[in-house]
Formats: sequence, C-alpha cells, structure tokens
Amino acid sequence: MKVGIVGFPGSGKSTIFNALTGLTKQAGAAGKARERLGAIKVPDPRVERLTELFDSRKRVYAEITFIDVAVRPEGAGAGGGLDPQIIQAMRECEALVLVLRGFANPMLAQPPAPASEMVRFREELILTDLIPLENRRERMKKETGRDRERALIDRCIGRLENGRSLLGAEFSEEERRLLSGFSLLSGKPLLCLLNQEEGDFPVGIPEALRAQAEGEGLPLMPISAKIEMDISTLPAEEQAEFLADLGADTSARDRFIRKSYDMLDLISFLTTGDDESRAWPIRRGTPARKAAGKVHSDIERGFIRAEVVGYDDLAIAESFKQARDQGLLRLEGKTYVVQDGDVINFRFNV
Ligand SMILES: Nc1nc2c(ncn2[C@@H]2O[C@H](COP(=O)(O)OP(=O)(O)O)[C@@H](O)[C@H]2O)c(=O)[nH]1
Ligand SMILES: [Mg+2]
Repeated sequence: MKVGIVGFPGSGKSTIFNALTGLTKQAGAAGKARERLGAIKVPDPRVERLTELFDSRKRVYAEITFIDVAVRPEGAGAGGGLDPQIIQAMRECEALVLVLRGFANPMLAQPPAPASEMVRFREELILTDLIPLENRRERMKKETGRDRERALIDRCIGRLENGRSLLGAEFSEEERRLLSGFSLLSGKPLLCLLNQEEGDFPVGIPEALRAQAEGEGLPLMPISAKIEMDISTLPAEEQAEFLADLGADTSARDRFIRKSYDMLDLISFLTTGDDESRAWPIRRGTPARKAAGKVHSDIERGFIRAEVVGYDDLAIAESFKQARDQGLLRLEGKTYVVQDGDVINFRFNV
C-alpha cells in the first residue's frame, strides 16, 4: 500500500515523513523532487496478544509505505503544470496526503495560506487529469464505435472543466476499468493535513479552511510536524506523558494511520500460529478467497474453506480448540466477506 505525502515546498512534508516513519534524513532539504520511501507498521495490539497466546516466533504488522513527494514551486499555479516526475510518483500511489502549511516559515516570504494551497493543489490535479482525457477524445474522433467510452470521457472532462475532481464521482465497474489506464490523480483518496504552529495545536483550524474541506468532501486533520518530530525521538513511556501534557490522547502517528486506513477503506484480518502472528491489510468487502490470495496465491487457487473466529472471541477462548468447543469457530466459504479482526485459518489444496 503506497501513500504519497505531497505539498508545496516548506509545508513540512519531510518533517512529517520523518516523524511518521522514524527516519531522520533530509528534513529541510530544498525542493528535491526525488521521492523517499518509508514504511510504517500499523500498531495493532491484537498482533501482540496473539503472539503471546500462540507463542509465535515472529510478529508481523500491517504496513503502509509512504513516499515524500515535493511539488516544485514553479510547477504549481504558474500555468506550468506539475513536474512529470512528480506526476509519475503520484500516479503510483493509492492515496495522497496533502500537507498544508499553517505555520510561518522563516524561509518563505508568504504568510501561511492553507486554504489557497488546497485550492491550487486540486486545480493542478484537475489540469493534469484533463490532458490524457482530452488526448484520448481527440484520437477517438477518427474512430467509430466505443460509445460508452466516449460518453464516459465526455462526462469526466465535463466534470473536471467545472472545477470538480473525480473524487466522489460514481463509476460502474466497467467505467472504472476503462479509466484505470489513465491513472487519474484527482480521483485518488486525499487526506489534508494542516501543519500547525506548535502554539495553535491541537486547536484552531481556521474556519475558512474547515468550510472549504467540508465543501470538497475532504478529510482534514491538524498536526504539528515539529511536535511530532520531538515526540518520535522520545522513549515510549515519555511519549505518552508528553501527549498527556498536550491534552492529546494518541500521537498524530496513530491518528494518521487510522485516518489513512479509513480513507482507503482498509481493514485487517489476522493469522496466527507457531511461526508468526500477523495482520493483513485488505479492502473492506473482500471475499475470503481473495483475502487468502494476500497470504499466498496457492491458497487462493486451492481455497477450500476458511476457519474463522473473531479476535475478541479467540482472546477469551485462548485457543482454537476451545473456540471450537465453545462454538465460536465458524467455517466459511469463498464468498464470505472478511471482517476486521477475523482470525483466519485457510484450508486449501494444491
Ligand atoms: N515552526 C514550525 N516549523 C516547521 C514545522 N514543520 C516543519 N517546519 C520547518 O519548516 C521547514 C520546512 O520543512 P520541511 O519538512 O523540510 O518541508 P518540505 O519542503 O515540505 O519537505 C523546516 O525548516 C522545518 O523545520 C512546524 O510544525 N512548525
Ligand atoms: Mg522536503
């Protein structure tokens, strides 16, 4: 799962990336377009408990990979469009996190203007998406047939020309397939992070920004990159104290991961045994057989059935045997829709 942290220079992307991934290089480096990759393990106490219960040799958390993508200043808003390297990096992401500068950056003359950064960024995505769609429409003029694709492209272009992103547009399965080749950016889930002055955090989202995010249907989360950086370097026990002093119950890292999960409509199912206890991220609504394919393609192919017990039930029963004896273990077929926290043992045959 790849999520891009994007935004204008000096908004705090690298600082946030470092705080979230625990990496420390390169904060403050000016305007580098090249991406850096870092993985976050999704904290999950269920994995820890299962590791204890089943005495697993390994524990493996779900992971989200973040990339740090700088939008060049000359790229955005100046009519020049986004840099092709940046566009490519964003195309490869399943979701985008837009960092908005809400603090006074001494390196930049302009005061913070997060609401207008949000508008500019969305406009850039819209302009970027129009190019391949218009090219396609032009080429299709010489062809006949393909009426459905033609209508779809007209509909997308019309929407974008009205200044509306593709996020929230309704598409059928077939339409999604037709559009997938364009790797459009404005349809990707987008989380806005307002990077605030330490003193403003965690209150004080400007009303104009809040209204605008709401109007566009975008989730908005306040963060102070500076505080998060400081927190991420503290030992675990002190982190909790620090947060309590701030009046926050969890770190931005945890809230952020939860938001990303939400935004991507992700849940985790679990597997456990001597070898490992592990969380697997999947899209909500995934059937059992497809979920099995996350573990191994052989298990998907040879799928027979899934033995499923909810995590809470298993934590009380403390073993599969007792869960079975207590009638808590269910046998499910390939179309069963996997739920968050399902502990699954796949039966398969290759
Ligand atoms: N006061 C303050 N400074 C910050 C904050 N976040 C980042 N900075 C500073 O702003 C500058 C730019 O940050 P950086 O993460 O490199 O921005 P990027 O260009 O978006 O990657 C650096 O000097 C950071 O130390 C913040 O929350 N508060
Ligand atoms: Mg940077």
